[in-house]
Amino acid sequence: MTKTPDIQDLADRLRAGDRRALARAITLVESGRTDHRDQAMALLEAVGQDRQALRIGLSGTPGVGKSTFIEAFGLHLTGQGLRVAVLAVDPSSARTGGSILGDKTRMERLSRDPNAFIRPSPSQSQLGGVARRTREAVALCEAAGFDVVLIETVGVGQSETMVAEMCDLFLLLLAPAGGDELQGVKRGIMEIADMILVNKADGDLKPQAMRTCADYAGALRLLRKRPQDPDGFPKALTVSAVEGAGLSDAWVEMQALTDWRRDQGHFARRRTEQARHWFEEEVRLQLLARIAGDGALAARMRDAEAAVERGEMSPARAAAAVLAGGS
Ligand SMILES: Nc1nc2c(ncn2[C@@H]2O[C@H](COP(=O)(O)OP(=O)(O)O)[C@@H](O)[C@H]2O)c(=O)[nH]1
Ligand SMILES: [Mg+2]
Repeated sequence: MTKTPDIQDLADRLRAGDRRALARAITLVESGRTDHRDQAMALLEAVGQDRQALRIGLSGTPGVGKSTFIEAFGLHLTGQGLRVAVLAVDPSSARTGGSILGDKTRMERLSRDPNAFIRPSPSQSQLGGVARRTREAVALCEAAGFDVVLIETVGVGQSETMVAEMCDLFLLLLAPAGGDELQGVKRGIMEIADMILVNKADGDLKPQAMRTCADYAGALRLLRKRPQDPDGFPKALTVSAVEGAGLSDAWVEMQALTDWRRDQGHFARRRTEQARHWFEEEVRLQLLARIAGDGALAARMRDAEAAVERGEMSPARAAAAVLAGGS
């Protein structure tokens, strides 16, 4: 792979912490153009993988307070001298018009903080593309020297699982609710959450938030015991993004969990598993892209698809026929 001087220059500036270089680099990895893809891969190699941030995924339904939480939590972290990058994953943003961008007002102070970097979610519909773009943006933020990368996602489709698959910690943000609403959280999400934060524990909502928190703490204890969770985890805590309450405690718990996992080897093992997962995913994506880019193959693909739709071939037989070169 040949590195153009431009790419090397961009990599150098990015590693020096230049936020404009980082923004440009992310634009490059987001591009769908083939020549840009080559440059993006060269850039990722040029910036290296020697720097590591704590990657934190944050999920929760719209209105639960994700943006408000990220602003407050992000400022809490920069207040401790940490550099914080915020990325967003919103596969629905093509339809709804963007998530973080519309929320810029709620992150006004964080976006002006020189130790923070906020990247809005571009509109993109295909989850495979979103995953690649986000993963590569995370790698660029790490190379730029950020200590913490926060990835916000709305609970659309598979986006939560996808984000969890690229994070060290996955947080689920909830709002105070009646006890019977426990069912409203997808079981799969309860299984991947490393910590539950019940937001809006302030004013009139505080008692309800405490009850919700206790309910979830109980549910988490019943639901699972994973090797990567030390005694007492997963935890459910209350926070108030508006008042800033509980943020410090939540950060202390996140660090305790992370330190324990590092000591026990879970942290590194998880990253290795994730790298393998994304390698397999990339093989899948690049194979499909190769088929789509090859006229004869693409035609066979369409024929096979039509045969499957008419019920003339099983999906497995049709796929084998496409790849074997038959028809
Ligand atoms: N009372 C209270 N309201 C909050 C808190 N955090 C967020 N909100 C409010 O909840 C609404 C949705 O917040 P937002 O951050 O946009 O939620 P998002 O859709 O998950 O990003 C806004 O009106 C916020 O002011 C909190 O800690 N306490
Ligand atoms: Mg939001």
